[in-house]
Order: sequence, then structure tokens, then C-alpha cells
Amino acid sequence: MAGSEATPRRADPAALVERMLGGDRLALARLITHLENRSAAVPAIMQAIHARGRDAYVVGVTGPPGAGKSTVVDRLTALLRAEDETVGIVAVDPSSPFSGGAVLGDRIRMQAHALDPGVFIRSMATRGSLGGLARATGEVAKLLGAAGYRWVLVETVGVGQTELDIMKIADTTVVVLVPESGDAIQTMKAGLMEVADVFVVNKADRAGAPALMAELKFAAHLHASSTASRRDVEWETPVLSLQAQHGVGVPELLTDVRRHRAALEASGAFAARRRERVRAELEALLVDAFRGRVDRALHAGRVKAVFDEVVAGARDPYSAAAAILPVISLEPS
Ligand SMILES: Nc1nc2c(ncn2[C@@H]2O[C@H](COP(=O)(O)OP(=O)(O)O)[C@@H](O)[C@H]2O)c(=O)[nH]1
Ligand SMILES: [Mg+2]
Repeated sequence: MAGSEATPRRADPAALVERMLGGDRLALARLITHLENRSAAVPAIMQAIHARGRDAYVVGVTGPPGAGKSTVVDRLTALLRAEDETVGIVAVDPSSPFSGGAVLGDRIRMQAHALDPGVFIRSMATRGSLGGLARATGEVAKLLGAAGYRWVLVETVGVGQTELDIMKIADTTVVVLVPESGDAIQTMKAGLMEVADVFVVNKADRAGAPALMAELKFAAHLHASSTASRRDVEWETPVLSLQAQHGVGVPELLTDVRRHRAALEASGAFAARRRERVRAELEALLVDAFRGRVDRALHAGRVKAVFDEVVAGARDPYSAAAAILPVISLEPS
């Protein structure tokens, strides 16, 4: 078969990881594609990069479409690069079936950074489940850390539950709002308060910005005092005024992100949260593996027979579940 010599090497995840660690951007892009597509190589990739142990600091940037998230990410990247920090950017669009489509405009705007070896930009869209997208995004952030990027900026579109789930992978989450986003805020307020470490009111040149800032400050203060006793870090979400397009307020934003990082590290919350994330990741993998076994078992053999009995009303679901559990175990079958 033509090209058969090259194929094994290209497909070998360990070889791709080696190339990526040597600074090969194409290898990094291919590895991300594996993660995005949830290919069979994912476990081998994650195992190969695990030993590297380098983690990036992950900053999530979320908010409604058009709020200025990409502009904020672009400006933050410029500031970080001026300090010689390296930056990986992941733009996640759960609504787009095509990777890249929805963020084409961003790509064009990001062109200056795209030529910079200290910046890696990638857009991701959903393949299958949205839970899968959150997992893939977390793994891509790890991969970028292993590749040597010190900061990972994750942009997600929207303020729905999916975006909030994706934001769980971030160490610091920046929520970008604009005076026009009033309605979205009202419906998502509780969720936003939970997830936001820094609020940004962008397009502060527009009418309504001061009122929105006052409202957010009040809500952030209430939230901080009502949750004070059960929080792992002393932190009241600041509310910043920005004109991202002109870079106004962006240095202050970076300062607050770093202040939040310092607060997390000082309180021990940073390490505790990362441990909790790893625990949750393992649990999710096990639950998925078990669900896969259950699904397969439903369609054949003894287990299918028990299901059929329950469906026919010949047996109750509780005794059936108790009978099936020992059959479907996590031991190799
Ligand atoms: N008036 C005004 N427009 C801005 C500001 N920041 C960004 N924009 C514009 O808002 C539009 C949407 O920005 P973008 O960063 O793509 O938003 P995203 O969809 O949240 O990523 C673009 O045309 C930006 O140039 C700002 O501070 N003031
Ligand atoms: Mg954008």
C-alpha cells in the first residue's frame, strides 16, 4: 500500500509526543486532533505526557458571543509575550460542528500571534457529547503544558451550563460581559457567581457599563460574604472596567489574574483543587468504562436475558440489578 512505511510512525502516539517535546508544532497539532476526536490513541498520549509533569496555569475566558473574549485573549497574550511568557490558546465553541469555522475571525485577528513561536492557537468544536468536549479541553490544556507553554488561555462562547462545565478546568476564570448582556446575566446569575474569579465589563465606552459594574459588584460582594465559610480561598471577585479593543484595563486584568493565582497558592487551594480535579477525572473514566460494559452486556447473553425478564414484568428491577452487578465487573473480562 502506498505510504505504508510512513503510516506507523505518524500514527504512533509516543513518537508524536517525542516530536512535540522537541518543539514540533505539527506533532502538537496532530496530538490535539487525537484528543479532539477522542481517538483510540488518547490513553497512550495522556500516559506519555504524564511523566513530563509540567503544568500550565489555565485561565478561562467566558461570556456571551461578541462580548470581546477573543479581544481580551489577544491583548492578554500580547502582555504575556512582552514578559517572555509562552501562551497556548484554546478557543472552544460547543455550538460549532466544525473546528475553526466559528472562530475564523479570531484567527485573522490572531495572525500576529500565529507567527510567534511562543504562542500556539487552536480552536476546538464538539465531537459527540459536550461532556467529551470538556474532557478534551482539559487534556489539551495538559498537552500544551507538557509542550512547554506556561499559560493556557481557554476561550468559550456563551454563558450556559456547558461553558460553566468547561470552565472547571481553569485555575482562574474571567467572565466577560457587556452592558447589552443583561438578560443572559439574569438567567445565569447563580452559575456565573459560582464560576467567576474576575468579572470584566467590556466595552466600557458604552452606555450602561457603570450600572452593570455596580450590579456585579453588589452581587459579587453578597456572594463572597454568603459563601465565606465554605470557600477554600479568601477572594471577592473583582469587577473590572475594560475597553479591550484599545487595551484599556487589560494590564489591570492580568494583575488581578495573578493576584487570584497568588491567593490560591497561599491558601493551599491551588494544590487542593488540582488534586480534586485529578480525582474527578479518574472517577469519570471509571464510570465511563463501567457504563460501556453495561451497554455491551445489555445486548447479549445472561444479562440481556435478565433485562428481558424485567421488561416483560416477570422480575423486579432491584433483584435484577443485584443479580447483574457481579456479572458486570471492572475486572478484565
Ligand atoms: N466598542 C467596543 N468594541 C469592542 C471592544 N472590545 C472588543 N470590541 C469589538 O467587539 C467585537 C466582538 O469582539 P470579540 O473579541 O470577537 O468577541 P467574542 O465573541 O466575545 O470573542 C469585535 O468587533 C471587537 O472589535 C471595546 O472595548 N469597545
Ligand atoms: Mg471569540
